[in-house]
Order: sequence, then C-alpha cells, then structure tokens
Amino acid sequence: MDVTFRREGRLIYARDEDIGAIVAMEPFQRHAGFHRACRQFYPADRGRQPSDLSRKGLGQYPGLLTAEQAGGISRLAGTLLEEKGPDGGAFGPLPSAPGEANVTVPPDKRMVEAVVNVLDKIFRPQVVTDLEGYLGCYFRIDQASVYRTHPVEKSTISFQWHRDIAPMSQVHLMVYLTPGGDECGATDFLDFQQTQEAAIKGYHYTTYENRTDDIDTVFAPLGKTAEVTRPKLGPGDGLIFAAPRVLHRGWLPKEGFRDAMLFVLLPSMVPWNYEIEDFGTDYVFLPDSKNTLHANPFLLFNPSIVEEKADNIQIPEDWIFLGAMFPS
Ligand SMILES: O=C(O)CCC(=O)C(=O)O
Ligand SMILES: [Fe+2]
Repeated sequence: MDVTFRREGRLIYARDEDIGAIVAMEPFQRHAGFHRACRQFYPADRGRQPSDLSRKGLGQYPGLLTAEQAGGISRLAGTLLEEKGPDGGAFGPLPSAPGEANVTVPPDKRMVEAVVNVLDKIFRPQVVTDLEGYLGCYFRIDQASVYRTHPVEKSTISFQWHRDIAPMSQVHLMVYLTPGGDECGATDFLDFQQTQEAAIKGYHYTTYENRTDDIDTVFAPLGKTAEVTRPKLGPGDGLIFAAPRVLHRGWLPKEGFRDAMLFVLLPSMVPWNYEIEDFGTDYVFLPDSKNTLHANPFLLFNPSIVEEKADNIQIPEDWIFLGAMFPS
C-alpha cells in the first residue's frame, strides 16, 4: 500500500486520493499498514525500554488517580445514571438487557469535563513511555468511556475468557474507580505465551457463544494449568493491556457495583495530546460502542466506520490467530 501524507499545522493527514485504496483493504491488514506508517513518523532516537506491557501484554499502574479523584468520578457516574431514572442503570442492569452486567455512563458534559481534567494524570510520562515503547510509535485516544458493572447471575461477553476482535495494535487503558477484588469485581489475564498456546489449541477469537468461564478446560488437553493474573486494584489504579493479543476477562462483583474508566488507544503519527489540544475532546466520547476494526484509522480524530460489521468476522491469517502485531 502506497500512501502519501501531508502536514497541516502539526497534524499529519493521508491524501484523499489514497483513502479509497485503504478502505478496500482487509480490516486487520489496514490497521497493520497504518501502524507501520505511524512508526515511520516516530523519532528513531527514542529509546524503547521493555515494559511488562511489551513483555507480557499487561502493565499495572497503581495510583494513576488518587482515591478521591477516582471516587469523585464514580459518584458523578452514579449521579448521571440516577438522572436517567430508577431503571437507568445506577442500581442494577438495564431492564432492557437484564443479563448484561455493564451499563455505560452517558457522556454528559460533566463527565467529559471530569475525565478531561485528569487526562494529564493518567497519561503521565511513564504511561506514555510504555505505550510508545510497546507500539514503537505515538498513540491516540480513539475513545473513552466510563461504565458500571453490576452483579448478574451468569457472566457473558467480556466476563468470559476472550481476546477483543480489534486491530492488533489496539491497547486498553482501564482505571478502576471503585475498589477491585474477588468480591467487588476484577479483571483476569493470561500472558502472551499462554495466549498463544491457547490459540494453537483453537481458543482465540471465540464468538460470544463459544467463550468459556473455565480456562482450565483449554489447558487441560496440554497437561497444563493456566497461570491467571488478577491484579489487585484500588480506586485510581490502572491497567494497560493488549486487548486483542492476550486472553482476559472481567470478574463480576458479587454485590454493589464496580465502576471503571476505559480508554481505547490506537497508534498515531503525532503525540496523543495534539489532536485533543487542536480540536477538543468531543470526538473521544461516544454515545455507543464502536467497532474500531471496521474503521479507517488513516482519518484523524475518532475514525468513522467504513464498512458493515460482518456477523462472522473473517480471520484468514495465522498471524492474527497467534496474536502477532504485524503480518508475518
Ligand atoms: O471489564 C473488565 O474487567 C474487562 C474489560 C475488557 O474485556 C476489555 O476492556 O477489553
Ligand atoms: Fe476485552
């Protein structure tokens, strides 16, 4: 793929003539091509320190926010959900989706402001260094959301073992706003190596129906048991993980609720703050969830969806199953 770029101010754009060819590409290939392009714009002299994120696919970042800051955002989440009424998701799942544990907090102006106010705290130098070291380029915030997780009887979707069907370069930064733990909600992880072993056994980008709660059923045929990491997290503590490349799952709270803030990150040609400083933050907060894989990352801001999401995602190549960052 041959894309030429132009600079406008301090931002970099793909030429309009090239957009058609980009859109015609297979989604995983399109994002890998974009990631490669971003690497060309990253200063070669930046050291690339290995981190837990680059070694294992998961980094832990205690104290990104103070407990007070995290608690403030959690209370605001409660207020905004309560304003939707008694069935608005503050106290339990939405009646329209009683089995769905997560309720997204509306990206009301007050929430946008609260999140924007702490961006500098979250994207502190160590976080930026580790993200750039992992990607080998700058990153952008593709979207941000705050969600509340309620106890439900049966875990589904992201509460069963999965890899996100997303560009291989997609990274999730999650900040817990309430205490985490066996009783109050957690997130579990395997590392790159175990994820690859599971993939070879056929457990990789499983459909919602085929996801399991019991990862041992995947490893038993290998004569192994999975070594699960469940980070101990308090309000304000953060996790950064390679969502499409490591198996993970949420662990439901048994009572009360868990609040978390989630940033979806993608490669970028310029530092994360440029687009936000030049054009504001509105584009980061989406009313609905977005399928990043089907978007065109060569467009700035929160790139829009360019194709219908197929019911059955096609994953035609081994590098994707195995969780490599780039086509082999
Ligand atoms: O809510 C959780 O703990 C899991 C989140 C998750 O699966 C993700 O962000 O990809
Ligand atoms: Fe996930």
